[in-house]
Amino acid sequence: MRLIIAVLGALSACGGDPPAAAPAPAADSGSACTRGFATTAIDWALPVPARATLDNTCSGEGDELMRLIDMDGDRAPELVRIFDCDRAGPLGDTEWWVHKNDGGSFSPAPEVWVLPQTGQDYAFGALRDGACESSPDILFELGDLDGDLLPDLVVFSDCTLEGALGTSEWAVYRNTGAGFAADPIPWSAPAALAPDGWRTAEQEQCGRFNADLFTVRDLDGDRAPELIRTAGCVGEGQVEALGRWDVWRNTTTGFAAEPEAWPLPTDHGGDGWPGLGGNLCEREPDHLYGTLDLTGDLIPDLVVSSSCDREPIWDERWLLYVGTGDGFEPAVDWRPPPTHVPGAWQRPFPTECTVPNDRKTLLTDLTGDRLPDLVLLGACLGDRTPAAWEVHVNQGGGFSAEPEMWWLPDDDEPMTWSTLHDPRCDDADDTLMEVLDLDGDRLPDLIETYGCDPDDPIGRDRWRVRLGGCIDP
Ligand SMILES: [Ca+2]
Ligand SMILES: [Ca+2]
Ligand SMILES: [Ca+2]
Ligand SMILES: [Ca+2]
Repeated sequence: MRLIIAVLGALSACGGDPPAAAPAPAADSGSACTRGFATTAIDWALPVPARATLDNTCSGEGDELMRLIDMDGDRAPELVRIFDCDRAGPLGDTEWWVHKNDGGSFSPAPEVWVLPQTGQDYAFGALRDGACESSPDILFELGDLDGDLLPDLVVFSDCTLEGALGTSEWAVYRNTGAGFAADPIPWSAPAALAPDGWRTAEQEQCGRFNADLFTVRDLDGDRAPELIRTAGCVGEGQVEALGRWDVWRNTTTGFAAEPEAWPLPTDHGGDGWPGLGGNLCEREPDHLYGTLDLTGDLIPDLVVSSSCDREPIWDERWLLYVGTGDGFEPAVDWRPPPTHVPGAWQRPFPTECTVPNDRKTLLTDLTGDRLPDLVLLGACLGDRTPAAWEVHVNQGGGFSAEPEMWWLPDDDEPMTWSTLHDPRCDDADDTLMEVLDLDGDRLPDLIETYGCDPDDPIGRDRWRVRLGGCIDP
């Protein structure tokens, strides 16, 4: 998982309050109200035209890159202006401009966040840089490395490999809640794990550069991500399962000097646990699993949803290895709810549609209690727009047997609501949308961010938002 994903994970099960906070009982009960997206949309005023909130790129004169990121730790994302595509001023060179989120709009005037100076023009004119292309150059990513919920600028390398930075250290410019520190924390990172130098916080494939597979993720519930070697590499594309993970704990000022051998289950390993999981069935034997907090204590668990053989048993039985902060407990059964869609619950981790008549499902918290719910989003490659999402609420020991129906706005476009964001205009009637928590109450909201008709005000001076929550009259 990339650092930036952890920052933007408004739908992530791992976001939210400090560890001591208990799940909110009102959101837990399921009977207090009918939940969903409000049937009436409200206008959310924009200080500047903002076309979309994800994956925007420079496409014309006067463009800016901007993203929704919670910069001050209150869970409500700010509108952050990162780069002036014309490179005509300080934006993206020495400054970011942050329009604060007050829960109902963005501030008309931005806060100026002064960027650290690295000797390179426009060094932080993006949210990450993963390739050494110029001299000088830096490799960096925005993400919360010290666990205070404030995303930091994490520089992995200065591309020279001549000093500690990029070999045995990262440079972390802490987010103070109102800007970035001018001077970095020298963040110890094990040189042995990146023999050709550090470039990234995540190596997903063998052969991209000379290193084993690694990632960062908090494994012990203090929100500060550990550095984890999940598998070895014995050649390009050739993964070697280790039978353990090697975990360098996060001390909030660096990674521990020595790794701990993190024991992994051996009773249902497929060919091992070579990463944090996902919807892959590439090897034989294999299994589908995820590393996520299913139990609501902030400590990620291992969840096996299928053995890749499409046996229907996995619609009725998952395996849950509860995380302890030092490893995983023996498996217990975790029952997904009954479903009228055969095979629906075998692939609940984020995925792209690959086969016709597949169903897009998702494990994510829709009710605001940090417990991921099991959501049937709709048909993958069909021609039907679902009228509702079917949400099986995580009640702490299992999912509700009956789904809550999250009714969706009428739309004649097929597929519109089968995804959490629509980034592309197909015709003038189209409207780009996102689902994420915009007002910071943990409940995801449905946002229309851009009308594809040039005369549409949406995306020019306002967004249209259907807030998530109780929709009882
Ligand atoms: Ca905020
Ligand atoms: Ca931080
Ligand atoms: Ca940790
Ligand atoms: Ca919300």
